Amino acid sequence: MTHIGIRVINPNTARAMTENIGRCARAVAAPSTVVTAVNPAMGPESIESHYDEALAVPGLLAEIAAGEAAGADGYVIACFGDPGLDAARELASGPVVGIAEAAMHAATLVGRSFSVVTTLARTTGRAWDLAARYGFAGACRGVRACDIPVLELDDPSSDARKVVTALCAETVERDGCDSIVLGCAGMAPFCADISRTVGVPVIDGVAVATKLVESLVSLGLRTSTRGEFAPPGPKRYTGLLRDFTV
Ligand code: 5HY
Repeated sequence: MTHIGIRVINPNTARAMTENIGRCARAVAAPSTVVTAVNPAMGPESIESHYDEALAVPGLLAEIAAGEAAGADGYVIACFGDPGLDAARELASGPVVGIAEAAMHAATLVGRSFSVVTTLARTTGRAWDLAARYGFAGACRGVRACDIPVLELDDPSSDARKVVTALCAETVERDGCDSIVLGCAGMAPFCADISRTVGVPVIDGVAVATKLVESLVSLGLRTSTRGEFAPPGPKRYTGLLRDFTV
């Protein structure tokens, strides 16, 4: 049985978070799938602003390039902003799926509407942008912030899990949505608990994206290189980015 190698990339530099993300991806991957969970050595420790997101992309692309050198079959971008998704698709020979994109697709397969529960209020605009970009603006009933910083989510001394669970339950009542989409990779470990509490499907994009990449690879499907996702043309990059020359 041929194995499928999936590189799950946490675009921030928080190693503990990468370990959690890797555990959640492996928990759903098929026995013949090898999940390699990585994060860049450079970039923001968490992604909570447009500035963070912009500066996370070079590190993400360096991990895609490393995956290409290592023969990865596919990639998951494990950050709810789906940072660098289009650029990653130009670089990767296998399929690349972002966790926001994956979760929103799954949500519309299990109901008519969904709401997103995310971290800081300042990231809600990005979630609405992605819902519109992926064609789900009509299905998205709300984007709610728990105002817990990303790195506090896996701090065992914080009551993040309780706060996020309560907000998910409140959101279901308030928005009347058919499902909840978790708006941060750091919430992936909470998914099973929250599902038991809120009584509607709770969708973790890390798990869904892992299964989607696995399915696409097993179907022999990869990004079309005919148009905008063709590999980037040869070009010189200078200064800090000189190593990105293609
Ligand atoms: C994430 N930030 O999934 C996003 C969540 C957010 O570092 N990993 C991060 O708040 O946008």
